[in-house]
Amino acid sequence: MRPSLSDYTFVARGKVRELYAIDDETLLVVASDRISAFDHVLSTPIPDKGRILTAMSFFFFDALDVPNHLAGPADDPRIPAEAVGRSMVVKRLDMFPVECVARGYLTGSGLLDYQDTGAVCGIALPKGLVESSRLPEPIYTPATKADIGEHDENIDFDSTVKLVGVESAQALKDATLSIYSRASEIAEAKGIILADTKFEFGRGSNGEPVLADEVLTPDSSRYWPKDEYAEGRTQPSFDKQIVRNWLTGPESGWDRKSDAPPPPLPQDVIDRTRARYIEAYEQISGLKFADWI
Ligand code: Q0Z
Repeated sequence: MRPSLSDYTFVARGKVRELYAIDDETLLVVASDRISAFDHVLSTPIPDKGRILTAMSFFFFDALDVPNHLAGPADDPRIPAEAVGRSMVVKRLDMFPVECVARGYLTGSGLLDYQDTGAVCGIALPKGLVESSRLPEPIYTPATKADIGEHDENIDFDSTVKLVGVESAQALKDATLSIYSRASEIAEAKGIILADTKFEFGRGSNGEPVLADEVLTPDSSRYWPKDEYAEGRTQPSFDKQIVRNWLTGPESGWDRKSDAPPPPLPQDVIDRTRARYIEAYEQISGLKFADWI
């Protein structure tokens, strides 16, 4: 008999996920169908988004040859019935207090920092780069986790040394760039650019980084369709572009610069966005979402 979610102790809530304690050593990460856009969590869920992103995390944990926090399979009997397919049973780890970001392209906070200073996280970049430029080589751009509602703050490598020590700081950087490189190859081979991604690591028994959290989902990564890529402009997002276009278009009646929450999404935007998440999963993994548990 599967347990109920209410059998477990609630630990934390993120924008779109929840964390529960199964026991002292084990956590349950539950992905919801909530979606965020323009820094708002929308009132309209995208059906199956939590299952699709969980399937993507399991695909990459399996594809990557690195230690990870998984403590059971996707159909682990400890997963409550109402959360099957959108949950991971994981080892509770002592987490490194660093958001480990790898970037192969210049966008988001990386672009803003470059335009301000010519550098990102203390890494000087060539002059003349523009929005979405491919970087000469992928860079490690760590950040500190901000309080809820705040944005993570980019920091330089030396700041991470002060947080975790030089040995762990170097190990986090090496693991981040190595995993980004492998994941980029997997995406690239399927016609998708992995522009950047964020990892979180816990401490393994010998202090080595263990890949934790969700991995290489569209919520932790920027995926761009390769055939639409062009330097010098913002790229269409593989997953969220339909939502963004509707919210900023005339139909929604919403002013992004107002304090007002975004309005509910119409059914066709919900349906097309769900199809887009499934397309991203199937294109990247080569698996059918219909075969997911
Ligand atoms: C993950 C998060 C949230 C989902 C803590 N294996 C682990 N051991 C210890 N802590 C974590 C993990 Cl994954 C951990 N987060 C981020 C927050 C829902 C994930 F509310 N925080």
